Amino acid sequence: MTVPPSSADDRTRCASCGGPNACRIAAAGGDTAAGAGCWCRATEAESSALQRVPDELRDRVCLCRACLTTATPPLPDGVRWVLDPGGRPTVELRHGDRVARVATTGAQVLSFTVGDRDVLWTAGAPEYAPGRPVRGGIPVVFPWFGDHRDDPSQPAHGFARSQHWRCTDLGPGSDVTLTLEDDERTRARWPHAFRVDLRVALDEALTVALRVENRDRKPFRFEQALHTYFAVGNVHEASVHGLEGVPFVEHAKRPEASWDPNLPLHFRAETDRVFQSTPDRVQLVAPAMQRTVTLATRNAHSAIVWNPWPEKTARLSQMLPDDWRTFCCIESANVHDGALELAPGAVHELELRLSVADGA
Ligand code: TA6
Repeated sequence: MTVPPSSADDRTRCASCGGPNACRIAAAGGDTAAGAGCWCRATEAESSALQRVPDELRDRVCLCRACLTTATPPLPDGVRWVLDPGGRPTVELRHGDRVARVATTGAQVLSFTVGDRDVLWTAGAPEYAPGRPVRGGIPVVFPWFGDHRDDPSQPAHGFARSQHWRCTDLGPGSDVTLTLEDDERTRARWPHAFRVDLRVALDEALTVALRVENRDRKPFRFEQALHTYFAVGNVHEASVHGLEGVPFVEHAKRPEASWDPNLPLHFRAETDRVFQSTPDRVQLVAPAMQRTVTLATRNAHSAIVWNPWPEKTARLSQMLPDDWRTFCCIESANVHDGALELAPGAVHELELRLSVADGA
């Protein structure tokens, strides 16, 4: 099971399986007169097949013959295909007053709203472009963290967040699995055979699981992070609890002059702290949002806490000058000395569960 076209106007691809579209109307660029009598208009589409076409795409793209005539299981309640603001295919999960949206580009969780408020943060000048991560939500960092150690031409934070991921499972509840496997392009950047699955499940909390499988004949070393951007309202009032006394390295160019590492972390200057041997529970207290977020993790032995402060914000894409005031990142990861070695055939899964409580 894969995904609708990579953009709202990609008529050359089937809006359900993403494969080549034999439709004459699609081939004629959507000109129904030129494609008059095309088979796709003659056949009553399987209603369940059309469910895979986001509402916004209905009657603008059609399905390939196989999908049009293949009865597909209906989508479970709480799952539907939509388009993000850039027209990119996105899965929407619903559970009560919770809604999460996951883009197929980069398997990026774009938002996680409780009631009408997003727990996650999005930059003030976001770009929803094909093959580009949006600044915000939960970008997936793989297979390296930060700049590539040897090759400055490689993308920071690896290539996974810029690739198109296939939808390999939808449901049975409000959950989706997106998958990325090696191909010649990834092997040109990172010479290993792998499969990565990102599973997002929504109930009262949001659970994100990042599963890495070594499909190579030799071991490989990799880094990973769920690079989560949190909306905090006012970063000066926010604090991070659970990392007191945990070993860390500060990477900020202009960090706070001095602070007590045995106290909860407050933001008083540029902060870019990489913690190792982290606990499996950390809390973000955001008084300005009247909200406390608990990050419960499995198999994440590193954590990065980041706020760029104004000087670095000015150098970052998609940011407005004052964006630094309203977010912080707490990233659930295995990076630097915490990088992982995976034997051939072995699998590793990092899991993050975000739960939200009112009050701070
Ligand atoms: O995780 C913190 C960090 O490495 C910062 O140093 C900053 O570079 C941030 O990631 C954002 O990176 P990006 O490539 O998404 O702009």
